[in-house]
Amino acid sequence: MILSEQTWRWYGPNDPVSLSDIKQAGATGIVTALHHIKNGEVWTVEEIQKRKDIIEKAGLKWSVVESIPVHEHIKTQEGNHKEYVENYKQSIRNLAQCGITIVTYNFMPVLDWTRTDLAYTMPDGSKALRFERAAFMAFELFILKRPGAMEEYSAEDIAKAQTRYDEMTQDDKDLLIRNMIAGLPGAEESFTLEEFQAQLDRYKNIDAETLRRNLISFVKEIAPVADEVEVKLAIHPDDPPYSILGLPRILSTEEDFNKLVEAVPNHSNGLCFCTGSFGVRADNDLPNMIKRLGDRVNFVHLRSTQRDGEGNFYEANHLEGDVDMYNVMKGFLEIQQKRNISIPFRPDHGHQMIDDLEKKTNPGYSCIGRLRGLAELRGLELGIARTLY
Ligand code: DNO
Repeated sequence: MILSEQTWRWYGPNDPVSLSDIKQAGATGIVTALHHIKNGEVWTVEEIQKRKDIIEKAGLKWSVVESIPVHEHIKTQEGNHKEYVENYKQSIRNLAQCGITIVTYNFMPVLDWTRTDLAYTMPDGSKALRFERAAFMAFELFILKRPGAMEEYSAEDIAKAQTRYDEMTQDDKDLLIRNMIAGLPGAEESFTLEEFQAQLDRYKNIDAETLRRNLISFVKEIAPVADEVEVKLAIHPDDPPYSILGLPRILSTEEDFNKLVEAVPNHSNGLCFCTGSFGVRADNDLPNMIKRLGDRVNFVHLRSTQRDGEGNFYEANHLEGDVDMYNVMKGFLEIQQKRNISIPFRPDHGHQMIDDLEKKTNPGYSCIGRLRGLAELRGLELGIARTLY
């Protein structure tokens, strides 16, 4: 019986959650990145090895890279993009040389994941991340004042956004701006409002098809290198899984991922199956998706969201919300038996709870909420595995 590898995201030596905490949570693998290296530059063997040594000294293993960021110029094919792609290849080679063989990345323009509220109080007193559509529209229409945005919304939506905007204090507005654009952990950039609009403007002439072409040409470059050095790539889906702020998004559904595989069938070309990101769309059938895409799933993020039918969602406890975690886990176990390998998963995000409510932690990445998530998920996995195998 093959069980999955239990991993945990660690932001490096400055993460308030220590390697020793992670060990006590029971994870064996670390998911991390060299956040101090500038986007587009090579991760040298020396820097990789340094981080690896720290992890191994704590008795853990560096299992997955999340992420080597894809430079914005690669997404738009401007400036020095060719050089950045060469650097990316070199980083893959260097990681392989150090024995690190799974690399996560995403191709979301400008922003990585996006939430309007990082401390939404749940009925039990813990705090969750939330995406509130009215607040998002208020930001876009009345704070950022994105040119062209008014034409993209109905009169009813604009009225909702106006009401939401009018009820905000200056502090509420400042907080919303920070949440939206100052960069959530993992996002490598942060901007002022003006810089942010300038970044959006770079995509004026880039529609979804162009962005998809650029993704395909990037993966066509890096996948042969990854094949050669036996590194597996894992593209992370869009979060939320649809276009926002007039930006194209091209990895929100099964069909999107299939298009990438059809264009680049290389063995290394794979997916980070993130249930929290895909799960925001009711038309993403997660239990069947994980089975159908199983041969290409190289890494898994397990997390649930709760939608309300109005475009809002919050992050639920790992076994609650809209994600059918039981059947996802069952599918996940099946693909591992079929492929005869153990695939890493990590409990993605967690509520801020208990002693963490008083601590300063990375939003979504406090210790105790993820510890709860991991404990629930490993119990679910073992329970299913014992009944089936
Ligand atoms: C959010 C994360 C993302 C993810 C990147 C992968 O919590 O899942 O920031 O790391 O999109 O490149």
